[in-house]
Amino acid sequence: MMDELRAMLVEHGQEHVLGFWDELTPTERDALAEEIRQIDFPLLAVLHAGEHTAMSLKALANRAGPPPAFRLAAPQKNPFSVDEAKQRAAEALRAGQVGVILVAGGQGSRLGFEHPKGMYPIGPVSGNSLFQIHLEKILAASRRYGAAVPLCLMTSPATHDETIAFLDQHDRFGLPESDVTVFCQGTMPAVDAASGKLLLAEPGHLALSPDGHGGTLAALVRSGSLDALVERGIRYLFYLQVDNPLVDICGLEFLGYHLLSRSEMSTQVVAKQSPSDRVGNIVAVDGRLHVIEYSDADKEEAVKELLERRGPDGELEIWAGSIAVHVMDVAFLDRMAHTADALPFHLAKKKVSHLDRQGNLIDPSEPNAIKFERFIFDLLPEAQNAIVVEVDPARHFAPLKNAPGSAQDSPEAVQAQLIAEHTSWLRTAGVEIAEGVPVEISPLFALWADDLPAKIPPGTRVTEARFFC
Ligand code: UD2
Repeated sequence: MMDELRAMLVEHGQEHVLGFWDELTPTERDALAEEIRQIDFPLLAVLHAGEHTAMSLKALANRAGPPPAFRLAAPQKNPFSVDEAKQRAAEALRAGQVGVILVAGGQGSRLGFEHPKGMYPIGPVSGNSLFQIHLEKILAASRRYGAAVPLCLMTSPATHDETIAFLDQHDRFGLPESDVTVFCQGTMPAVDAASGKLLLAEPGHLALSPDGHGGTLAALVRSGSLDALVERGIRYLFYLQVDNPLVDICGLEFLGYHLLSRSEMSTQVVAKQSPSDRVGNIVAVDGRLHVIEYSDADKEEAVKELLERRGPDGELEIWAGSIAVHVMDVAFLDRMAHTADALPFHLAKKKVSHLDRQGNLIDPSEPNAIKFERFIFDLLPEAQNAIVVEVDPARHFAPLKNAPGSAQDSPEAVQAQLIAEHTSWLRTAGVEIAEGVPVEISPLFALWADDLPAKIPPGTRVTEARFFC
């Protein structure tokens, strides 16, 4: 076995990863051998050589324009009314055709939280975790429509065990066991930027990192979840990232537009405030939607120029910022999962600590390595009738990215936004809330604002922090 492994590594110029083989226990050797066997070496070489991009950023930027969209300011131009959309979405939910996919594989390093980000206690009054808020929304939707809304939750090796333990400890926040599938995404090895050589994180472990949320596609198939969804009759998947507690999960208007448009993949956007907003830029090229990531502006001048372009009214031409909320047809995902290279890899230069040949741990001060990731939004150009739906960022987008005290996307900012949204729901329902008093609504109390009037006794006044649950 060892000879075979070594021969394969020699063939690809990567035999240095066996440098500490003699010091490893049999179990450690098995683990390292397994990591090596998972690697597609020819692909890695092509990726490192930069020969694996679908369309160059420059070509994309030069041909990109703003996408057609369901815009907030001009609802009369939408092909369908809000009522039609809501009705159609409710039908699909009632028929048990809707599931949810929640991606929670990121390590949340910017947040400086030692656990999976989904465990972060974000509820401004309740202290409830991101996971609890998301799962209770799913439970509420399922109760309201009298049909299961199965959840597929994607973790990564860094978040998997703790996520499972947390969900078990809390009985999946009320969701039946048969409606929750947790599966782990794949990994990709990091390579030395200059030489393309694999890096060792430890004597018996390669430096591996999650393969991006595009890894969802392969992981859905590998875990058997995609087949299980098909078998259960699930036809549409609502996709969200764990870090945004304001996502309107299974929101009827968005889901309804997706269904009525016969779109295979739909995406929510907000109108960008500045060219450098940290969102994906949705553009149209030859009638297809593409996403240009905010970080690509640093890699390609043509992208930077494109994102800075303004129309005569001063509005950004590339205005639509993806907040990573999508609806996807299960049949589309199934087709893409069986299409070779459906998702390109993106390369990112990062600092990756590793062992040198002598076994010293090198902690680089500058980016030294390349990581490879796939992004789920790269499915958009492949989707038939893909649509873009604008939402109000104040009501739908509160991403938790950075540590307390940070200038933006901090826990304080997210909590302030949750309080503002729930205050507005309650005041509309006639509740009097003293200025500056924080309120929070459990999704099990009211999933949507129009649930409130029936629940709130007339004359309700709130003078101290209150969690409506
Ligand atoms: C992401 C989007 C950006 C915008 C923004 C909104 C990308 C590349 N960019 O930016 O366009 O929509 O979010 O908040 O996604 N994740 C995994 N596995 C991975 C990597 C990420 O599950 O291998 C999850 C992670 O847990 C998180 C989400 O994907 O929930 C986004 O990851 P991020 O926070 O690194 O992305 P960000 O903020 O750069």
